Amino acid sequence: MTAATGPAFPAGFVWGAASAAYQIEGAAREDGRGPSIWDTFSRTPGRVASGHTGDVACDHYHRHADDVALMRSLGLAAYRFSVAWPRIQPDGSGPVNPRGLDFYDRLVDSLLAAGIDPYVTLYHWDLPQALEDRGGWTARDTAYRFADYAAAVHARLGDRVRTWTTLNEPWVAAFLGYGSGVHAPGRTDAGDAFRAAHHLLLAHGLGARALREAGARELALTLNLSPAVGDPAAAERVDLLLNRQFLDPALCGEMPEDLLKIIDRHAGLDHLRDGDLTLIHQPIDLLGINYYCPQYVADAPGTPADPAWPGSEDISFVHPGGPSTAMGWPIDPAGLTALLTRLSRDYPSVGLLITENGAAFDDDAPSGGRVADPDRVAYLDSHLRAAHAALAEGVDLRGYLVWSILDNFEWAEGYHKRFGIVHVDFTTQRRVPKDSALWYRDLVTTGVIPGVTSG
Ligand code: PNW
Repeated sequence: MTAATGPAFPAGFVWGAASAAYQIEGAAREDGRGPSIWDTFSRTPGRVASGHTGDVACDHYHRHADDVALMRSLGLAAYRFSVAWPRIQPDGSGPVNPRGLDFYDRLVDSLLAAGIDPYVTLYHWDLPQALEDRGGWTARDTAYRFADYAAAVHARLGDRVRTWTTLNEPWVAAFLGYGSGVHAPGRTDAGDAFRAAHHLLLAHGLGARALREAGARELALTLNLSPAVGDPAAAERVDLLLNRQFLDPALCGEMPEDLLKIIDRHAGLDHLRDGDLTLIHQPIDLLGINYYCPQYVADAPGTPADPAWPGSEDISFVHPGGPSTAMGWPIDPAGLTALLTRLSRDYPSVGLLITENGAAFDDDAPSGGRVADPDRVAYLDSHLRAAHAALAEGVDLRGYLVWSILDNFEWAEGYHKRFGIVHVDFTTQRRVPKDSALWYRDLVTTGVIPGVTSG
């Protein structure tokens, strides 16, 4: 066996892992938690593969102490998790439920005791059902309710949590939730999807302002971002819909003219009010980047828009061939370098943090206490080399959080798709670190990508 030494990351580079409340917590009816749109959606037959729900998930709500110990054993410096809004405000507004806050209080304390920095995301898609019943993200009021909720969580955890992320992936929440209907709440109206996108941006702005006024030290927004690759006109339009729809308002206070025309065609412009761009454009410290793969597109006259992509008429989404993950997503680490250098050039005001990157593969069950997942190790290795290449070009990349710490509820795919670096047996709840977790432990403890072993 020979092990060559790989690229080294700078001191202070943040290494960690990520999760989200509905995907891991379970305890869906405990301690006063109200229902969310994901409870309703997953309990509706036909919505999620095999009828899976997040009712139990990884039972993290009861096992968080063991899970934190596991993270500590892997040497993680940071853990990104989300707070379940319906635990804090079971009806989406009004008085807070102290038992819901108690859980996150315990979690934060155990992370800090383990030397792990908590990175809180306030919204990772589990909208209280009561707010959906009043229009959900198509209603402007939901953005104001979000700011109240953000302030309530900060009031309890702000003395110990430094980094606050308002939203995770508003594109997915709006366009899969209200456009294609593949995610909760399962609505399918292009106009509603654009209205939801705007109100999510407004929620980010109002939430960021409330958090800053309450003294939050570091503010972030996490987006799913992908380079759009292919015929130039098609690529430019998909870049507008996916990336610039969120980046330009949040980081520049602008909405591209060509995008406004698309929005007007589908949703009208009545939901956009004077002053909204100013509210959305709050100073923030970090842009969280969730990167899985590029979007490959081609000119295809006559093609109707994909329901998740209103405005994408005459464009086809194509697979470039070559290797894919179990999600069918192409593996393209160079896309990450291209994305990071582009963001650094076009949006220089903000630090960059990779808040998700990782892959689902069809792992074997543990055998002899071990899970060999060489595909995941190769995926992580290549993407970290790609991130390092961007650092070498001067990009202000602050850290990397792998998706995900545990196998978990992968939304519409249920438990069939495993993204964890730790295997979870969903019958026994036993956790077994995969080879990728042990590889990652070596990386985070040395700051050097372990050499490719051969022989
Ligand atoms: C992200 N897409 O979801 C989420 O933040 C995670 O909760 C999720 O588990 C992870 O990525 C893996 O899927 C996405 O269709 C879901 O483009 C769908 C898309 C992108 C991201």
